[in-house]
Amino acid sequence: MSESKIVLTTCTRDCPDTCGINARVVGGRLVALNGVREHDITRSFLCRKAVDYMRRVYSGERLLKPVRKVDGQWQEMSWDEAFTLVAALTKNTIDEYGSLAILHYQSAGSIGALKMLNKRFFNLLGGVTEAAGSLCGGAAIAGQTLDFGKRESHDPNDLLNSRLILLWGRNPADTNPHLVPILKSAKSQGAKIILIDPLVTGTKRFCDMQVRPRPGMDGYLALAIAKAIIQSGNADEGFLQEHTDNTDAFLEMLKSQDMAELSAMSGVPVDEIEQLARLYAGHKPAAVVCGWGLQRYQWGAETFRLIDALGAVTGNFGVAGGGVSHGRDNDGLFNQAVKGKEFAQHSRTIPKPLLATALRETQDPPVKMAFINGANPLNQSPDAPAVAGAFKDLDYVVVVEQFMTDTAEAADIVLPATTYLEETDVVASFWHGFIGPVNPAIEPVGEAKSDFEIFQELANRLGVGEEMAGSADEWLERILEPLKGEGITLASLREGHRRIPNLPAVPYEGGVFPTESGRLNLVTSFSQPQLGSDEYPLILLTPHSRRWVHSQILPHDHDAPLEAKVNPETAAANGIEDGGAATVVSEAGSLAVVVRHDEGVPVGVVSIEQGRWMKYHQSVNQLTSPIMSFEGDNACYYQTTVRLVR
Ligand SMILES: Nc1nc2c(c(=O)[nH]1)N[C@H]1C(S)=C(S)[C@@H](COP(=O)(O)OP(=O)(O)OC[C@H]3O[C@@H](n4cnc5c(=O)[nH]c(N)nc54)[C@H](O)[C@@H]3O)O[C@H]1N2
Ligand SMILES: Nc1nc2c(c(=O)[nH]1)N[C@H]1C(S)=C(S)[C@@H](COP(=O)(O)OP(=O)(O)OC[C@H]3O[C@@H](n4cnc5c(=O)[nH]c(N)nc54)[C@H](O)[C@@H]3O)O[C@H]1N2
Ligand SMILES: [Mo]
Repeated sequence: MSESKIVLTTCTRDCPDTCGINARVVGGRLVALNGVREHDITRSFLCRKAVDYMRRVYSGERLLKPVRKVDGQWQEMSWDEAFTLVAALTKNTIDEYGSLAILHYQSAGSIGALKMLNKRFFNLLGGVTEAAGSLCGGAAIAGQTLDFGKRESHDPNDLLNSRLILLWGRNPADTNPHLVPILKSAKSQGAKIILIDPLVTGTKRFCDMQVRPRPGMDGYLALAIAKAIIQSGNADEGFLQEHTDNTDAFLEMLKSQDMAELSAMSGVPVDEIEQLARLYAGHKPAAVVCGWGLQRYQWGAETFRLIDALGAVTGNFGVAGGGVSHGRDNDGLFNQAVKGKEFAQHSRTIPKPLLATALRETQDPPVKMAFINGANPLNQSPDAPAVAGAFKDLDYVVVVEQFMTDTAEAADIVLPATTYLEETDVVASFWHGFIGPVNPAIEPVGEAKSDFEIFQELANRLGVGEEMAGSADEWLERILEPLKGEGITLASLREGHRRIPNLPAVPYEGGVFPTESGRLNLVTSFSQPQLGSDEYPLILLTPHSRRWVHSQILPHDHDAPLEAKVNPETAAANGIEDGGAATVVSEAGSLAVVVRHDEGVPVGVVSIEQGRWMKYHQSVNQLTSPIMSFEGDNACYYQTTVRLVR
């Protein structure tokens, strides 16, 4: 009989849940992934895409060997050849143009802590151009940092203390499945759950009520709710006076707004606004849990600030069951010193949301070579075709990947990467307070190597190996240093998942914020135009799919056609039947789709799941506009407007 074992590990994919996993391995091969029972968030349950991950690990499409492009054809090479070649190209680029001519683009393919060391490698080269800003939650983080000094969130299980929960622009049924049982428990204890989302999603099923603002117009809704609470005399005056700055200016702003106008701008009727205000102010403690969807607009940070203000108006900060929670800084828990900033003589950043323009316009030196790992910017960036165009002008592109993605396809050299089931690491969640071990369950598939091994060997070849030397465990010990005082060590993590003991379940205790004054910094102005124009009258929403993470879709899963969901009224206005073919046209490009009539999509909105591949002509980012938020350098995907053509 083949040897059978169970390896304790943790999912490192870009998802809030960061689940504890028992990987069952028989004869060196994965046979099942199960949720860890003792993990207070995972509680035995894994989502479909986590269970299905084995399909990805053993897919026939996995990249198994280093390859290089010769006359447009992929040719395999040995690792020794690959390291020699990449090192030589790197050295040539630095010698000719300086290290800033190299772009490093890293995203969240794996959110493991060891991935910080990749940055060390580029600092050791003298400092490179780093793709910065955010395709994800940059606007939310910027807004909440302005208000609170530091963005902190309540522990997920603290929702069990809430009498009312507002889920604002978040779709946990699809994107944060372990929030669902917590919400259900809160509900069974009598808490009311209200969803604020223009689209009807799977999350609606367990909510008591849904409010559907016009996309991007939540700021007006938040203003209207605040105004109604104050008008009805239900505000927590004491909290506002003692714990907020700009209080008078904020109240003046509310006074100057007309309720009928706020209702018209937000698309929510006045009676619904008043009902929301009564419910939110009348059930204390009340929690707001915001997602990412509502901040993918230029004014995303301001929208968050207006929602934070609602928490202040009702005195819901620093109390169990309250708060305006979005997420937490997982990376910041670790020892940032390992990134080796001191080795960089230069530094420069270009914004991810405007990558194509930035690549074209950056001079002294221009970007000549790109390294990409844990990212698929030629698919996930807004206006992805423009990014693909800009990459064509680079001399060399090196991609470390598991699959031949849109980005890998555009590379000169592709190096095969391991999955987390083949790696050693540790990982912290950007939602809950647990840290987990990442233990290799199986040997690397094919000749795949981890980013750590790859950058370590490249460092050797480039004469900076000493500063990258050491085993993964040695580096992890250093990475975990700031948590030693809390009793979290590598050895303790190898035995199980640990919640960080001193991480408060309720932040901002006593209503004290880590701002200069100790008070919450209220926002004092907001004004946004409606989206849409005569040429492009419809708003394009591109939410995340339940079935996969971003573009991590297997090639054969593209067989079904790309669907665009639209309200029957919108479809009829454009003469398109249910199941009919159509083209979605935006300023950036066009895309062939099959139209599905769906009452859950508001009139004037087109909804297409993000993630499919450009090489199959199915990527929504062939349509999205490269717009960056006013605060937080975030991509504003949902601000794209389109028209539908039969
Ligand atoms: N299965 C799966 N899970 C994932 C991911 C994935 O790709 N697949 N990605 C992970 C990552 S990186 C992230 S950032 C999160 C994202 O997690 P979520 O924020 O939950 O997901 P989104 O799809 O970005 O948007 C959530 C909701 O916002 C709504 N929305 C859009 N515009 C507005 C608006 O103007 N106002 C309001 N109130 N709502 C609006 C959308 O209709 C959508 O239902 O999910 C994580 N989890
Ligand atoms: N239209 C539209 N576009 C969006 C969004 C949207 O709502 N609408 N959401 C945005 C959001 S929230 C985010 S976070 C971004 C995500 O953008 P990306 O992070 O670029 O998304 P992924 O497609 O997951 O690409 C990650 C890649 O890393 C690879 N990978 C996984 N693990 C490793 C590893 O350990 N090492 C290496 N080298 N590679 C690895 C995977 O195979 C995958 O191809 O996308 C954004 N794009
Ligand atoms: Mo994200």
